[in-house]
Amino acid sequence: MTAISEEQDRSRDPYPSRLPEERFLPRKDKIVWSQWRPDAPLTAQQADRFDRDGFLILNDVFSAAEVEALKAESAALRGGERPLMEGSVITEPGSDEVRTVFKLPEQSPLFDRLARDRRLAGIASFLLGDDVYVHQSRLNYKPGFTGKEFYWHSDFETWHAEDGMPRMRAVSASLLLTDNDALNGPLMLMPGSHKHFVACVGATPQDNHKSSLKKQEVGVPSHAALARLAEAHGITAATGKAGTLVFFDCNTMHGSNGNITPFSRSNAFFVFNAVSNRLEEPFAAPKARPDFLAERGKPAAIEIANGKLA
Ligand code: 6CS
Ligand code: FE
Repeated sequence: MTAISEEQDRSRDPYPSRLPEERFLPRKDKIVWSQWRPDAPLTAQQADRFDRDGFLILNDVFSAAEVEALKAESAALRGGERPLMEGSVITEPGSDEVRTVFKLPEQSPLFDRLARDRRLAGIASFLLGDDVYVHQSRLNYKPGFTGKEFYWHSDFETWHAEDGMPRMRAVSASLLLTDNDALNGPLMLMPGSHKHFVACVGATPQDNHKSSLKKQEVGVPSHAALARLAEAHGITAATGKAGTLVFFDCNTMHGSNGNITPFSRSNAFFVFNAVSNRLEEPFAAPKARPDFLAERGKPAAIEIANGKLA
């Protein structure tokens, strides 16, 4: 008997995408991978809510001093007073305002400590039932007046197709660094959408990330599919004051509007992936994206720390 080659295995990909036709497919992976226990970093009710909605909003997780320190660090990374890694900065479409800075733990000791903190990595590790590492990290600034939208998408769709993330066993933690309200383009999520995989239309172009990080056009569902999901599940805005922490599943449909108010909206994102789910070759792209977007190889498990950031 011959072993099943990777290619044959891949023909049974449960999440095919970038196809000639759009398809709704059922999720084949768990959402909360740990059994709840009294020493878990979330209450049983919070874990159930994450399982049901595909996201969870946590208030008052950080002290005022910690929030101030994180805001100052975010401003310093953006302000140009610190040299940043080649390729880690993305500007807004049509202007040279900073839209995104990637690779936060690598460029900031404070953001490194934040990622390892029990309030982020500890919760992620509980939700994913495994040791975790940071798959991607970014500051999204969405400046006042010029900050453009992030169109509706499932992150997992991109990470599976373009980065080779095998299964839905990753979670994003988004820390609000400005107040996010109805006006300045908060994250919007469709509760319950994480239970469907929308296989998207269209082959992935060469170097798609060069345009998709400014404006994503491939790997997004059709208007009809988005309307169907929104009618079934509704849309929730993840609003809150600076310091609010939002966890969302890798397959929750989300996006955000542009920001024409004078008030910038910035959030720090850390994507945690289970160490058992590390990246393979892309499932639907000509070649893997650069490592500022996706940690490849065999990343070490985070050692979770318990302490104050400031
Ligand atoms: O490319 C990424 O990894 C992320 N950025 C966008 C615009 N869409 C997919 C994913 O969230
Ligand atoms: Fe996203």
